[in-house]
Amino acid sequence: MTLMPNLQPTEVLQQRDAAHHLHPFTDTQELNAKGSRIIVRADGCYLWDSDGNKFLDGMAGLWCVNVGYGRKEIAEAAYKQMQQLPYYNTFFQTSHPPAIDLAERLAELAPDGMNHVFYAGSGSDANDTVVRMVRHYWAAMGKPDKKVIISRKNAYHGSTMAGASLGGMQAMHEQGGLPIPDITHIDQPYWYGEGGDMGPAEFGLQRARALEAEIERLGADRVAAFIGEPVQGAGGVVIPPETYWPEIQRICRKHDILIVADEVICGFGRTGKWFGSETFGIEPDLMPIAKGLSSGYLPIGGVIVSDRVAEGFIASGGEFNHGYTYSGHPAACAAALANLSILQEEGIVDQVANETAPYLAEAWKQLGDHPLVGEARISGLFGALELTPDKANRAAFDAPVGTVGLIGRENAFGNGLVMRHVRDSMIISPPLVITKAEIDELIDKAALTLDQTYKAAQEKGLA
Ligand code: PXG
Repeated sequence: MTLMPNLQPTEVLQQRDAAHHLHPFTDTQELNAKGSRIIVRADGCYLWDSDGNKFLDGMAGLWCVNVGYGRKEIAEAAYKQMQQLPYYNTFFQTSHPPAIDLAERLAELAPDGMNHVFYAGSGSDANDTVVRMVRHYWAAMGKPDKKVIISRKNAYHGSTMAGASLGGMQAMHEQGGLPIPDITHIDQPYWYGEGGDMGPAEFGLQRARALEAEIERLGADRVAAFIGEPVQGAGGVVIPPETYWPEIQRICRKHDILIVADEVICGFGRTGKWFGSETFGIEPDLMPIAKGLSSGYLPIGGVIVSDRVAEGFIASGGEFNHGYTYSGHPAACAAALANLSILQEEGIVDQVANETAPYLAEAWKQLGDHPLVGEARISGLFGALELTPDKANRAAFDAPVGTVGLIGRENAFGNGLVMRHVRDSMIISPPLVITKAEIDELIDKAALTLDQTYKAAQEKGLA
């Protein structure tokens, strides 16, 4: 395909990128010395770079391109909407058809009793909305002191001040004076890394009960909400033991604390159901969403809100003093609607649940037999391989955390497969439209990557 006849040489693009573009989560000095990888086009589950190299995208972009690349229906829906009404706001008592249609569609898709949507531009904005909305709700209920939000260490909820504060990433808190007040963090349900001699079920209960201890420490009359990703994504695809979420649910209900399930990654089919909350038996009061809502074709996020919370603050009257210029952006809503139609009409979520996820799971578990792999875990199309020099003891490498993971990531790229590393684990989250043949390719390339990485670790005396 001669899609880009005027493409400049890679070095020129890299130099111009280095001169003016500051990248997210990047050591700019290191990147500029090396030059960025320039991605120029994509189709289905594949990406191409400016040198013509082809990659199987095992990460669906950044955990978002659920329907795969090149879906003309989405491009056309946005194009048509831009011609009809490219922008109008939803402030000042106005609305428009795409925002109305999408809110109604989301209410149909969301779990029972979640029938209201507040729009944002991203997952971070959605979580800023969460902080303000839950505090607004409790104030409206006559409980203005109920404002602490309990989150988890190693959670990821975005990069804005509130999003990064809700997140439990120490390296993020260290930059910018975070967390903001009235957000606390308990330990995460990461059995492989922190479970020690305990079995997963017992460990899951123990980590859930840390929430009750934190509530008792603070006093339930001060705690507004608990927030968690059903499966932690950026934290390393941490799939909690089965005992964890039911116990969290019980504790939150007992102490009248709202449950916020951050569905930014888990939502829209990733775990084999429409929402991760359904897979893990969570009954949330609020669900921040983004990413798979539009499959990343245009930026859009939002919060799906339960009847209890929405109707509670609506009934109390007065304004919710919060909103974004792009809350309910018409073209982004149109793109999201077209994306949801693809997921629905092609039965993609069921296909994940019944066909591709079980197929991937079987092959993924076999990668767990590789000498470098301590655990191969997977939920839907969402998986991690923990790398270790000592399977039996789930030991860490005798090197700075991430050393071997980074070697793995570079090997994967060299093999034409995009995988991320988190610490010393390798992560996948491919488009939900991935076929069985493409899964075979992913597994072959991942196995080769493991062999190469094992050899490299041995040569460095690390395995
Ligand atoms: N919640 C969750 C669970 C996320 O994964 C956000 C909120 C924030 O969304 P926005 O749209 O503001 O980015 C996310 C985003 C990574 C990585 O390196 C993960 C995310 C974003 C950037 C990098 O894994 N997740």
